[in-house]
Amino acid sequence: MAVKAAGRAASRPNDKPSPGGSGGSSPRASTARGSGPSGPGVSPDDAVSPRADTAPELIQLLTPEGERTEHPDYPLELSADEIKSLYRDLVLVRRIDFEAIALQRQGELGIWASLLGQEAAQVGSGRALQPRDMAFPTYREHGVAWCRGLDPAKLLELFRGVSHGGWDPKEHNFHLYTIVIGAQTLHATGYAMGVQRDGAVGEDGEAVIVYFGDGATSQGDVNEAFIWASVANAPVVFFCQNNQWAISEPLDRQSRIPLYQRARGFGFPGVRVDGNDVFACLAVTRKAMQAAREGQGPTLIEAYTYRMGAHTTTDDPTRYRLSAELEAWKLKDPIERVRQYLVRSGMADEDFFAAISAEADEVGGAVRKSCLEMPDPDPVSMFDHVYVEPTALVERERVQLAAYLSSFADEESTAAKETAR
Ligand SMILES: Cc1ncc(C[n+]2csc(CCOP(=O)(O)OP(=O)(O)O)c2C)c(N)n1
Ligand SMILES: [Mg+2]
Repeated sequence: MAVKAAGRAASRPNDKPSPGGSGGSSPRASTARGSGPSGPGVSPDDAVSPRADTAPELIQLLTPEGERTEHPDYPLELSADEIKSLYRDLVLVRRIDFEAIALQRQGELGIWASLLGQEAAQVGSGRALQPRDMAFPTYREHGVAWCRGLDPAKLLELFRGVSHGGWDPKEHNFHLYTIVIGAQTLHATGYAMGVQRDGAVGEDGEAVIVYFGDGATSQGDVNEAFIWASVANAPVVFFCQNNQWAISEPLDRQSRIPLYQRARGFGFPGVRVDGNDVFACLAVTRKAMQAAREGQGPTLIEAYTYRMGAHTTTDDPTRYRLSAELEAWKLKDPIERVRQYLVRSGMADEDFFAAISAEADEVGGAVRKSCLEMPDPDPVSMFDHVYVEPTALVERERVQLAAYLSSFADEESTAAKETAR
């Protein structure tokens, strides 16, 4: 039965620090000195890099070599079928992503934001959600969309420019993609406060998850969302995919401390998980979502990962980062480690991998076919859903565009008549 939010869980922010939580540790403890980049004699290069991914606070349940490890705060029991199913998700979403990149290169999409390297963060967190939970994505959450049951072809509509979104957010409890960096954290927090007011927090309650990037943590919206969520004790999980880059800006241009430690200053727990470890992402997100559903308020999860591709298909990362960095992260590939684990433990054989690979080709082919078959909308229809009620400005623009387009029709018919003469 759903019960009303039981108010603030006073013990939570002050909980004893877990090996993975920011509970009692001082954010300052991880920086060499207290002054910021502008402090006396401190250049940004002197800053202690928050990049080290071997830090003890990183929650990991599957090593890059495919060895299973345990964590006392995140016990995880998975059957062989469940692990195989996670592997399947990882492979299929990577294949869908590759297909979309190819479609963009062939002129079928205007742009595409690849999730390459972030599959485990997205599938792990996506599989931790209950159907009744609500998810708010950025523009890169194709793996979460897959876990929510969205037809992957729907994702392409926005990038092909044939719709403003592509799906009904209520159908799969998956909100539309948001391009405005960080804005969805406020939407999610407001939504979570609504869940609270509907009395849907408590046993069998609902929670909200919102995705954003490392760069987004510098946005005012995100920091305001943290405050609202904290003060309202809202049932929202902030899932930050720290993929090390905000287009060409590296992480050390965003923060002097590990991002998950920011949560402490806002009064809720923060945790850093190996974002390339699908098991750990699943376990950590499950726990945070359950806490939110039960009325224990927000959690910040920093999924420590890497954007292996370009920011979008319009970007060339070789202009601002070294290939050695990419090569190092390839060794931590989120799919390869699950494969290794499946092989070593004898849970899967070559036939299984071949079947998944064949299915991936099928799914990729279906996405391509759907994309090529999408009808071009009437250009004037772009004004239809700007506002619920018509407005004078939008109407004027609609008339202007219609007149502009019909001027080509006149030209075309004149040209046709001249050719006929
Ligand atoms: C408010 C706003 N400012 C700037 C941009 C341009 N922009 C698009 S993506 C991006 C970087 C975002 O980086 P991050 O939050 O790390 O997410 P990632 O793309 O790495 O997933 C920026 C600055 C935008 N879309 N919205
Ligand atoms: Mg980023």
